Amino acid sequence: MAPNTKKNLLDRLKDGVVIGDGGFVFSLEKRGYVKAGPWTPEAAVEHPDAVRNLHREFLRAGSDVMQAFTFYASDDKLINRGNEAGQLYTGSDINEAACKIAREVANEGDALVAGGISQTPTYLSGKGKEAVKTEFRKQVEVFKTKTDFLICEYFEHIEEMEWAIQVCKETNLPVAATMCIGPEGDMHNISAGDCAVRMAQAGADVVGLNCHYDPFKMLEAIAQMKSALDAKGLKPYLMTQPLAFHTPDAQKQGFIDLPEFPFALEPRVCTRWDMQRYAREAYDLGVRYIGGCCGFESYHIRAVSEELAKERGKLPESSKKHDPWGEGLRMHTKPWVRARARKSYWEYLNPATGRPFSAAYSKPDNWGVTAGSEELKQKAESTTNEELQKVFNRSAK
Ligand code: CBH
Ligand code: ZN
Repeated sequence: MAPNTKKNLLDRLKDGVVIGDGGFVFSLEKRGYVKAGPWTPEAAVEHPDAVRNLHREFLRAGSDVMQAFTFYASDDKLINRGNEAGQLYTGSDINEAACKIAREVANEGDALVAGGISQTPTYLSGKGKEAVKTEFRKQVEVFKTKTDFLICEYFEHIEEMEWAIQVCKETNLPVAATMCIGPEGDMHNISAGDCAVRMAQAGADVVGLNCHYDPFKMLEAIAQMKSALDAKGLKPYLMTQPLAFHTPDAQKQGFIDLPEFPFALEPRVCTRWDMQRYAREAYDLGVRYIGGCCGFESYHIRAVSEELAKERGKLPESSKKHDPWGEGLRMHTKPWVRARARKSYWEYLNPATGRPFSAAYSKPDNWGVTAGSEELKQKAESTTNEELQKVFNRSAK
């Protein structure tokens, strides 16, 4: 289907629910195509098949949006702290390649393509509005002819988010804006409600949250955003793209602050049944763009699609290999597994972790550094051993 014959984002949101995709950097890191640390998306150039395949999985699971793999593809991030990606490619090289792949897969179905921008080292280093906007503009320049709408995602400071929205509003594309904050608000102590109001006032058509918290903690913050928006008579669509990790113990910095981030989060992974509950609760709260972020795999998105099948009037392709509430288990050879072929078995199951010494909660690091702090200043040179030793010592205390 040619891009311009597809129904646009805002019409889809007006008429129903839009299902987003899941986590790209986390998923591709596990498969060996992304490096944890910089988390930059040069795989769009280096391993287009891996990126294409992941898009395809989400499409089959019911995603209505192919988010081009452009996360952190700003020139300043690609060279930050010795990252070699920036020696090899410009942000534009990566963004062009990512848009091409996303469009290709989107056209295998009825999906839209989104281009995303996110927080920059330039902002964290305190270089100011114009320098930050210059980074965004280079990315949006590519997206404006190659995508159907724009997403400003993963901002932890509302001030930088406003600058991102302003740059996106220089195009005619719809703009979705999600911050990676929770019920405690942004890093400069602006409440979630005030952040929502400011995003809407800056011109975002869709407002919400992504990453940093599990679906249920995220919905608490969304409820705050909704009341603040209602109080001001603002009516943007609401959007959620949470983690697929349980984070009841996360504080202001979300999962980044948990000691298990990013290499030992597995015991916290949400089940598909958790995701059905998430989809229902989000929908009932009025969220109409429902997707996922880090840890969200295609089976999680399929669960969202299945929970909302009635509202959407359809099931996704990958549900051909998945019966509602596990009813396919009736074909299992063992009778006790056949006994699990029902909703009442899975819906309230409390899964064991299999880790006898595992605590339910961890203690977040809580260093309290935010934009403006000396320690958050970024640079192109690699982190030195002395600098590392300093943070090792501090973390040992
Ligand atoms: O990859 C994706 O799915 C993106 N749409 C969102 C990534 S959210 C943040 C990833 C980790 C950030 C960090 O540690 O700096
Ligand atoms: Zn994320």
